[in-house]
Amino acid sequence: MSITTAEAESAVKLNDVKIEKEHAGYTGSGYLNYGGKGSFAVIALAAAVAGTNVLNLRYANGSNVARPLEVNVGGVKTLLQMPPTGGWEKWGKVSLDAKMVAGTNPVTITATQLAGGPNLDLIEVGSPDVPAPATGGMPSQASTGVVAGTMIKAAPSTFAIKSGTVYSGLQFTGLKRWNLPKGQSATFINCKFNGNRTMRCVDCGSNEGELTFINCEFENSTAEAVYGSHYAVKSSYIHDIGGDGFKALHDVLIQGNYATRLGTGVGSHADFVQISGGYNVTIVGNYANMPIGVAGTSSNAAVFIQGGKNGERPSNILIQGNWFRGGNYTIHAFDSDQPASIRIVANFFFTGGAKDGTSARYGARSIQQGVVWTENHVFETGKLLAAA
Ligand SMILES: [Ca+2]
Repeated sequence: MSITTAEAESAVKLNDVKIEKEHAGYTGSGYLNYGGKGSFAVIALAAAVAGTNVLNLRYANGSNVARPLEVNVGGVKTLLQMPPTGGWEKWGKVSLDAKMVAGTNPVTITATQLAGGPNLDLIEVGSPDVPAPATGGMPSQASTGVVAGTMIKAAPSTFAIKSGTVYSGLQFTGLKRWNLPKGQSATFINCKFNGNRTMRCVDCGSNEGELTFINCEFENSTAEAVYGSHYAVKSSYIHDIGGDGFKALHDVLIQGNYATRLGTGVGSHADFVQISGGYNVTIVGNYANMPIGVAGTSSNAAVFIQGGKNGERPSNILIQGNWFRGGNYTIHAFDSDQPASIRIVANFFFTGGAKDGTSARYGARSIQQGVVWTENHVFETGKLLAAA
């Protein structure tokens, strides 16, 4: 959020409004003292970006009743009550969301009652910081998965994972169960994982080492693409998956991937990432393309976070800089162990028919109080999606 301020007394036009400095505590060179009903000021406000900005009006109302102001931004009028502040030298703030153009916006602020308005000191404009797309922009089928031209050969039937090895150009078929002890690691680059309709592509449910997958392709499972702990999947293409894209138990990084056609199994209810009591999970820069109603698929949420079967509480989860299309609620986040343990920051949600303007069936999010939700936007319009 970047904040710019405009002193009310710098108004470009005043009608039955006086500039005063009688009551202390104002900023700049004074404040506006409104006359009667219909008195108004036109103030030029600067917005850093187009779309929904937050306006904070600093004012004093020393009377014992509300003195409403109508704020007209680009023809959209909002009535603010401006309740008493406890004295003419006591200043308070009220806020509204306003759709603005980038640059200068003349805003007309009018007193709507005979007693007049409050004294108006200052207006802050809070503009969302539209996040820069992750490196390389929005992931797509073309920009993820096995790099074009890579020679791929079938992994030998005797394949056994060895610590300290980087594997590349291999095709794996059927469920792979890989669990390394702590301190060991293996990396797969430009490899294909075809689940062969036999459960998961990769199961590392008791892994304590580090498994890394870069520029891989996961497909054709009946359950998740990857399930488990201590794994990282980057720049990979995930598609035609029977259930969820990923189940993240703990210590998982999911970065820069493109996922589509999740939940191809009958009766599935697919999430791009599901976390049930998991922790230390980072989900950044992915594109989960999972609209509701695509034949042969069943989407539920891009990210679904809940408590574990034995009461485990999810914690330390970051969801940042992703692009999300679809779902019932695109993000469902509950049962965190403490406030701010789940952070949902600067993601883009595609437009569609939900009441908040997103492509989900019901809306962008259903989240527990205390989940950090900030700077999330509708992709096409830049509309800021409020926390609730
Ligand atoms: Ca002022």
